[in-house]
Amino acid sequence: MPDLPHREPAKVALATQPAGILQTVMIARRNVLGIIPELALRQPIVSGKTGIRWHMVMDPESLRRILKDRVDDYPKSVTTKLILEPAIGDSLFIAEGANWRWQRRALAPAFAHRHVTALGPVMTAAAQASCRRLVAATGPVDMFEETVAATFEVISDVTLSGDDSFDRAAVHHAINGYISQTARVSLLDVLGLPAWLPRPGRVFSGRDLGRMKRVADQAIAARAGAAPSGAADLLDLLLDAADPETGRSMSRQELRDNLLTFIVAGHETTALTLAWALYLCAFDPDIQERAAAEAQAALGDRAATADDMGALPLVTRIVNETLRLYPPAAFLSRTAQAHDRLCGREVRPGDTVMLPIYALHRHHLLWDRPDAFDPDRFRTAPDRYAFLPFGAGPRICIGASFALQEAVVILATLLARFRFRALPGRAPEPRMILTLRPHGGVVLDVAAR
Ligand code: MNH
Repeated sequence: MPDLPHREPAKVALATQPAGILQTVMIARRNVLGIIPELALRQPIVSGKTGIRWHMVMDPESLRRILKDRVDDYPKSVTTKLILEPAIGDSLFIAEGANWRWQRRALAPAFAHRHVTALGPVMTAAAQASCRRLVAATGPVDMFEETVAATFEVISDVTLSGDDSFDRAAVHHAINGYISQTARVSLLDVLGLPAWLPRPGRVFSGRDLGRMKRVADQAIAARAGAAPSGAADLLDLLLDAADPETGRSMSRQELRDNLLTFIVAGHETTALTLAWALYLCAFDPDIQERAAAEAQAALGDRAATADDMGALPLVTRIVNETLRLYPPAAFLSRTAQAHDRLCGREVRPGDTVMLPIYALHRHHLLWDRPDAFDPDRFRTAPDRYAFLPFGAGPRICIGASFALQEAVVILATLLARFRFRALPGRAPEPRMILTLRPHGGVVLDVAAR
């Protein structure tokens, strides 16, 4: 097949020359991914010294070493913990060592396949509600706002349902406030900048935090005393969680911290996946038509359910290709604890080891036409450590299958019912502030099919 020049979906302008500390901070303030050098798309590792020693690792074998084989030598960076702890405590996302291990054992069953499948109806209902909102909409729609509404509905239904004393909009507002606060401080962490740089970290909006915690406490208290009703949701499973080895269960504080972790880690990431997927479908109408045909054939007039997953291979590949091009967690970071060698490079204790997933997913040695939108590339499985939207090893995202099921159910339902068209001059700019967001929104023309 001739290699035709190809229009490419939106990408980040990477760094073309080295920058000092202050300039790096300025760039990162706007877009954390802007500090990745273009070289990172062709080299297995890039190292430097910006106040501290750092390495960006794009080599799959080394990533396996960091995330799996030597995971204890590469814990999440210390500042991640300092920043997130006021909000989500020493929860699963943050804890290390024995305190992490028992929580992971206790919570793993809640995310087991059968439980995720059982939560399907909540996802189907959210997809239907999203369709109703889109039918009522007039004019272009910011699909990122729409998908945030849909995924927030899912996560709040499975964690806070049964307690109608809380104001959903207020919680949503508080969480968004919290996320934007966290976003501003996290770039210092991502850069692993030296401790003498002033950290605005302790300026959390106390009101938002307090509100979030109160809502979580209320939901737990209301459910803990209630008789079981219907299928177990995530809150029931959380309340039941116990370490299979020791029988230990969670204190009220640990319950609340993990509940908030699920809400914070679980809704915006999935909304981003959906919004970027719709952007890509609008970008490539041929693929959108194929996916819509697949979804209509599988669903007819109804919304998708968890049982439809097997009949939606193209929609599933579109979700994977979206997670490759726009991974919501586009940049992970670790602090080395031990001497090591990565790609022949010396790593010392204290070095910041960055995992620029964005660059890994567009690496020229690992992917064919790395910047092109081509869901069919996922007909064959990629190298395990070349595709890391959910991380890997013991700290892999516990909610990955929850998120994938939710994304496929909602995307298939939307594509079957609506046609999404790009508007000239409205392409979003990928900007990472804590997560990889579409700056400018994913504003699309939406028409019923
Ligand atoms: Mn999630 C860890 C990405 C959806 C709860 N998540 C991670 C990590 C990545 C990630 C990457 C590993 C971070 C690291 O190693 O530094 N998560 C995602 C993406 C989506 C997502 C891209 C959606 C798409 N995550 C979800 C959902 C939930 C969730 C949904 C819960 C309902 N994630 C977690 C938790 C962890 C995690 C909890 C920490 C797991 C651990 O450390 O054991």
